[in-house]
Amino acid sequence: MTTANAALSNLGAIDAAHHIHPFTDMKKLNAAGTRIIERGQGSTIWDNQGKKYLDAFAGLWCVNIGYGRKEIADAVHKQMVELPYYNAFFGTTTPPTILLSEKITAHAGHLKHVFFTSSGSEATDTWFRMARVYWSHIGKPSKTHVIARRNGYHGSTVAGASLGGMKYMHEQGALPIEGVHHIGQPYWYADGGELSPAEFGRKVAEELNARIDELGEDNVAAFVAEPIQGAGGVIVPPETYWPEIVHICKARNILLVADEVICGFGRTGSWFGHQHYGFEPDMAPVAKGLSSGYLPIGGVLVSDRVAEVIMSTDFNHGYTYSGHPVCAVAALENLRIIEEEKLIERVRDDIGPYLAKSLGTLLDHDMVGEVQSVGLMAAVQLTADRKSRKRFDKPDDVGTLVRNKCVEAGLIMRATGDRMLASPPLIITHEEVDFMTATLRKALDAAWIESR
Ligand code: PXG
Repeated sequence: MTTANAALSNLGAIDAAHHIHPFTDMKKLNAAGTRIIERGQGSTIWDNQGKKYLDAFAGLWCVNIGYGRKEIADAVHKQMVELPYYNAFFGTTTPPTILLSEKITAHAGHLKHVFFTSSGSEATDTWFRMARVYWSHIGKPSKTHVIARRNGYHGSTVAGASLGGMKYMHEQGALPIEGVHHIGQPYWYADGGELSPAEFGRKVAEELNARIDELGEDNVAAFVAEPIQGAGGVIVPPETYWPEIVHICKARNILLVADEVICGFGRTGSWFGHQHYGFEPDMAPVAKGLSSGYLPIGGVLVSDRVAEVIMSTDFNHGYTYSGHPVCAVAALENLRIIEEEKLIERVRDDIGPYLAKSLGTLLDHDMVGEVQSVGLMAAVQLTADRKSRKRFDKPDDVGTLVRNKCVEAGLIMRATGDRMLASPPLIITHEEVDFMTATLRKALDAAWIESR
């Protein structure tokens, strides 16, 4: 056996010895053994044991065009040979970077400018600094505070983890940095009590007004939120929520930042989540679906209002890989595929409604309290009692139990606490959606018996 072959037969042990996985209890993982994914095609992936899975999670909310697109590999290869890297710093840039800035902003309406990053977390750090620079440059340097939401997710850098509303992240070296505050989330099923969803939507939006009052309008720079919370559990806000938030941001003169890292590039059936809800943010961080995960690239889309100010300063911010030409080529090719195959329209008019209808059939299950979806972003809320919206005593355990049963049966879904999440490639077929719902139902049947 060659050294390379010996290494391949022993990958699990090597991984356990050397690789620290993100967001992972390594002791538990190493005891259970890691799953090694080797190959992908369409919405299907295979592990190194030859087992096949429907990836109803598009990698990590990102493989929008599906796996195995040779066009991207070819375009990337060509760019690699021609010019693998050049920077966008000292008065230079590259053709793919320029063309991508044109293509991405063509779909973003009033957001006509873009600052490139390599990830969503870097995009978060970028808009955070831009917001503060914006206000200080127009003579309001006290406007530095930023309001975000509990159970929101904005990345894993220190600014990202601070703005995110995950306590378990704050507790690990990321206590929110100075000037970061959190208000409630529009999660009616959990927090709505006796209020109707519409009443509850207005009530949680009103928390923004109250927090601005507390901090003083002259001290608040921005409010950030995902149009639909992703990692927090695909929390689709009541219809009353966004209009109220938009109204407050305008009335109180604070910048509105829509985090589009998950919602962007067709996931909701529009190019961006804010377009689905019909509002215009001042900035919008993006990543994931921008390149469908084929190569790492992100950015911040910026409105004229903010860009005019930022472009009139020397903004001392940037990353070695801002506008990386090879990543830009992958993104360009990805956007071309989304356009040519009309994937946004497909999500809006065909497969999105089909997924909603299909998962909706689970509402007759004793363990299902609510099904929410917009486009190809969906959540199935688990409950111990449908009438009273009672939660299980250990919601995480129940979600994990259902998730593991799905994986055993060849279906990758994600559990956030007691919500089962789907975010499949935009090219998922009707038959694959049928398989997802049928497999999830079987997993729920088995988990319902085991969890009681
Ligand atoms: N904003 C949002 C809304 C995100 O979902 C980021 C920013 C950060 O992006 P990067 O590229 O730096 O990871 C994200 C990332 C999960 C999960 O478990 C979600 C994300 C990342 C890792 C895990 O659902 N979203």
